[in-house]
Amino acid sequence: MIIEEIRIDRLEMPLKHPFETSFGKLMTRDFLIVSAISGDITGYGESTAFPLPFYNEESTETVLYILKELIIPQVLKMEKLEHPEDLDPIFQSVKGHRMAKAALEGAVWDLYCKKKGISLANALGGTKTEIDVGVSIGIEPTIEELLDRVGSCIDQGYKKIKVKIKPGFDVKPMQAIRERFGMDVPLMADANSAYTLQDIDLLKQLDPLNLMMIEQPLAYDDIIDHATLQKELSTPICLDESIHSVDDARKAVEIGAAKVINIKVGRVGGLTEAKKIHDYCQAMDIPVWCGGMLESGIGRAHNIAITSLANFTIPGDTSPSDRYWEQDITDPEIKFHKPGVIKVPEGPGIGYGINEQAFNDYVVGTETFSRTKTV
Ligand code: OSB
Ligand code: MG
Repeated sequence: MIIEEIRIDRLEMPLKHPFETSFGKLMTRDFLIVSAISGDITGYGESTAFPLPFYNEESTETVLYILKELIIPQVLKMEKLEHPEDLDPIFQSVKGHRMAKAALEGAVWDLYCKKKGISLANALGGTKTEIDVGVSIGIEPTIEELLDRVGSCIDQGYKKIKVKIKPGFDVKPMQAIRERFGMDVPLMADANSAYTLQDIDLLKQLDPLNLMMIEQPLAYDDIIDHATLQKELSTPICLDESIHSVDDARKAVEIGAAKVINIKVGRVGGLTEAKKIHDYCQAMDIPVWCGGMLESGIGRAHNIAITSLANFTIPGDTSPSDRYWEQDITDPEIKFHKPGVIKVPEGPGIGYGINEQAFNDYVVGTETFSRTKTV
């Protein structure tokens, strides 16, 4: 296939409810959609970077720079692109910047599948026809408000409840959830790298709470200290920020830094690498789940497709559209087909159409790049 045109739209979508983590509070999702166009078919990918580098090193502006200056010009020169993996030499030539690569690769995967008339889930080797879904709850102003949200998510049928923690809002709120809702709720905490090895005694206080896991307690770029911490904790450690590739996953597993891995398609550079991490973890008996970055329906559809692979045995942060938005940009929106469960779509590509009207309402800027000219 020949990609004739690549478009980048910048969108601003207001969140229904502010989302607070240990690294900051988000009210609006400001992100990019990449469209890869070949003939009358368009493939869509989403950049999961935030406007500022507070989760990882990338930002909306660095993604734009890498795509415009380095990746798109090379892709538009390709003579032949038979499979998304053919992008690999271009990606290898640029170090890091995985969210930029993933946004473009996602669009090419969707385009490739639509041309072939197969679903993205199928193309990736997915076997599940439906996926179990969890929810990620931000830091709330008070423990009472947090308990209300946890209660409402349990009532809606979410199969895993993840709660953000930070120093000063950690042991007490987690204990309060256990006291109110019991020890059987599938519950975990995500620290987004807010602690250090100095905090071992504090983190040990989470052990009696029977959490499924604690996600990324230590630095965003650490693997080694997590192994030290895991030796002291009975709660399994799950790595998010630290894992960028199947090699990172292997190193973490080999030294005992992670008993679970959160796979985010953007963070690891795209679906191809996400699948490699899945396959490695499956061979090593390490369960994985799909994380989220407050994606729109487009990014979410990619997440649903990868979650259809067999070793995604733990419910992911792949909540339906209405958990985030008054109006999502896919048609249909992403919905539960029964409480806590989303059906894997069977249609070509990501399996969701675009709600053009909603999409255009959120667009704040567009740039188009084509084989012959740059508009
Ligand atoms: O660490 O998993 C995270 C959101 C923004 C940045 C980082 C994270 C998150 C979430 C929300 O936990 C996941 C979602 O519901 O999309
Ligand atoms: Mg996380």
